[in-house]
Amino acid sequence: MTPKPLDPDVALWLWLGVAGMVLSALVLFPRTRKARTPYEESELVNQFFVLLIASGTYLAMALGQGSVIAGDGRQVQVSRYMTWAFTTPLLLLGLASTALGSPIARRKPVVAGLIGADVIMIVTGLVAALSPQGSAQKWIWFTVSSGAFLAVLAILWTTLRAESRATGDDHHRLFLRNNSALSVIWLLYPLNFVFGTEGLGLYGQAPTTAGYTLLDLLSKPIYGFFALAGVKRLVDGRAGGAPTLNP
Ligand code: RET
Repeated sequence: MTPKPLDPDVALWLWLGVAGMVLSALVLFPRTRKARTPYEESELVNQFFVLLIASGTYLAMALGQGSVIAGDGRQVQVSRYMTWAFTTPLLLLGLASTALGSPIARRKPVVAGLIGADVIMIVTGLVAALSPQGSAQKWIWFTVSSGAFLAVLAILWTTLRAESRATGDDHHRLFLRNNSALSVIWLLYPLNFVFGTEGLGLYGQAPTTAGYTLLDLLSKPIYGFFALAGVKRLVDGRAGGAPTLNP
């Protein structure tokens, strides 16, 4: 991965991303050692790995690595899509275990379908990003990726919402809260794609990078700490009822 020179504004946003991800991973790590139930532990470890993976790929991007120059001369951050291919399944697994309880035993095919649709969304989104500016191919792949995204939202809002009700009132309430936050944040990603350099090009590379960095900080550390606060309250409320972990 030969480093490519970065515009100073782009580099600044990428270094802000590195700082946000690394600091939040450092804050979260000690908490993973204090989990009280298997469910709390799986949510903490899941979220920690989301931050760790994002720290690595933001570092690569800030060092000028992990991008390719598309045929039309645009610099496309391929490593951003590679991070998403790992972090979005982890975020969805966290939400699925709030719906189904942990370990996820019931509805394994539904969870597999959820993750499968998500990976298709990211891979076809990358193909759209790499397709030439203004080409029909770009918008065909964008439509395919958006279709996969709709499948993800449909599974979350129908099957998993119903399952969360069956798991228990506390899981149902937490699922609705976390799912609403996640869905709203995720809907903003395709907007940055459409208006930024990967889509219509209404704004340049620095604002596009700023948009994705802010969204990544929202969807990983900020959503993560928000979701984990709910998990902590749920486990506090169940004290004595659920299986516990040995130190
Ligand atoms: C793309 C462009 C093509 C159409 C759609 C997209 C959706 C991307 C999403 C990304 C979410 C990323 C997150 C990362 C956190 O680690 C690929 C931008 C629908 C929803 C949450």
